[in-house]
Amino acid sequence: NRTGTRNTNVEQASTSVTGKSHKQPFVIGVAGGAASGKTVVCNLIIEQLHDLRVVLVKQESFYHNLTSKELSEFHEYNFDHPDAFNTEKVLTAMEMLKYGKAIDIPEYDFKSHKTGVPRRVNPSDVVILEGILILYDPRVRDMMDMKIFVDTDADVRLERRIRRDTGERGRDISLVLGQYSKFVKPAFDAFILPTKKYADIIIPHEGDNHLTIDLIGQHVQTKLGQHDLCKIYPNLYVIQSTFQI
Ligand code: UZR
Repeated sequence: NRTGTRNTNVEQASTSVTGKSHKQPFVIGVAGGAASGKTVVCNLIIEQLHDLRVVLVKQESFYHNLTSKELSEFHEYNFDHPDAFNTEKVLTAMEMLKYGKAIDIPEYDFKSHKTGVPRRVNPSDVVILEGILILYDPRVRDMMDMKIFVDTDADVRLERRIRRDTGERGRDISLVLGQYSKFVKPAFDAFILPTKKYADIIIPHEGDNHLTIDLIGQHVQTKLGQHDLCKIYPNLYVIQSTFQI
């Protein structure tokens, strides 16, 4: 089994060099309003880092389960509030990945408002954490090595959202507009936009972002490379001292 083999390799590599520590992943957080283009940015980063093992973890996978009453009145449920997410689970999942353990994370289904079949996520070189409020909780922010905010104008986000929710997510336009003015816009102003100040990099979605993506890729490669060097030096020291004796 290919997945299992990869997993074992990671764990072996992580303990054989230093004996106790292991290589921790480089964690990138990607936030921004709904339909701001976060997924596009994540995909460009993944493409840029094609020679590394990269996993994408979506905040939507950690939505709290809705009660049947909440489900039947889902248009009255605030999916854009920080309390809609189980942040403790996000923290646990990240701890596991950080310490080289595989985890099962479910995919979220926007049509049924439920999480579905879990997907096995293996420890990797890079973990991308993506979501509207992924920069909201300081404990989650502290786990990140790089924080990105995708900054897209409100009219563009609304247009994209109407297209996406009436298309892929099978919703009625009046419902989409109602949810937007009742929950999406107020939550953006109150909770999402204020997290922009924590970002190391702000990406204007409408534009050519290739230079930014390129720089992000170079930085990640450099940081992971530095980590490898730190791990190689103790070995070199051992070899040298053996020679001296
Ligand atoms: P992205 N959302 C839904 O519409 N239905 C759900 O079951 C769960 C979430 C919406 C959520 C938010 N708000 O604005 C958007 N509402 O998904 C975030 N209403 O999606 O990050 O993919 O743009």
